[in-house]
This record gives sequence, C-alpha cells and structure tokens, in this order.
Amino acid sequence: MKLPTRIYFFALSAMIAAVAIAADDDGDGIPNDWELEHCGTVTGCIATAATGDGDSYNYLQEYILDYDPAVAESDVTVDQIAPRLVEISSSTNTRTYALDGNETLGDGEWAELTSGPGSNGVFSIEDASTVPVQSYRIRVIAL
Ligand SMILES: [Ca+2]
Ligand SMILES: [Ca+2]
Repeated sequence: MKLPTRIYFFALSAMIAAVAIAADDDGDGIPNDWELEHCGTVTGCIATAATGDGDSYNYLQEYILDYDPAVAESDVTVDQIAPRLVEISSSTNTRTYALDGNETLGDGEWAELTSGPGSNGVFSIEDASTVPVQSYRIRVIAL
C-alpha cells in the first residue's frame, strides 16, 4: 500500500475576532438584538454557558454559527473529500467560512487560503493555492 504524501487533520474554529457586530452592551460578542430574542434581555445570554438544547454549542457559538439556542443542531464536521477539497457539514448560508492551511500538523502559523459562503447544509471549499499544507481548519469569518 502506498502511503499518502500528506497527512491532513481538521478542526472547526468557530471563534472569530475583529468582526464588527451591532450594539453589544456587555461586550461578549453577541449583539443585543440576538440576546434579547433568545435570552429575554439585551445582556441576558451568558456567552460561554450551555444553552440546554442538547447540542454541543454555547450561546456565543450558536450565534456565530447562526444556530438556534433552543434547537439541537448537528455538530459541524469538516472532512477532506479529495486532495485540497474540504467538505463542511451543517453550514448556514448566512455565514462565510474561511479555509486556513498550516504547513505543519497544527503547531505552525495558519494562513487563510480561501473563503466562501455556507449553504444551509453541506458545502465544499477548494484549496486552489499551491501552499504546501498538512493541516486545514475552518473558521466563520463573516456574520
Ligand atoms: Ca452581548
Ligand atoms: Ca442549538
């Protein structure tokens, strides 16, 4: 059996930084209007708290992924389906996802290779760069 020339692993990073959001009185990254809708007041959601809906996401992650904190969504998964082609499950079409690459197995610096919108389900994103990559990760970059 021929061994692969590259080793890939995948991770989801739902945390984002430096994305401007609407009014956020408590500065937790969740806009006031979303907190009011889901937690009753504009500062009512605890960003890192479990939402109690049975999925694995806290309030901040539910907001970033555009999920419902009262509905158990499937976990986002990231899989390589072909060389330099990555498939993301459980995406939402209101979010833009970046594909980052790393020349190491995750300890080196990440570089954004490409990005694209989600699709309310499974979508794929192609790495058309020539950067040597051993690791990929996905981030939500636009809300
Ligand atoms: Ca907030
Ligand atoms: Ca949920």
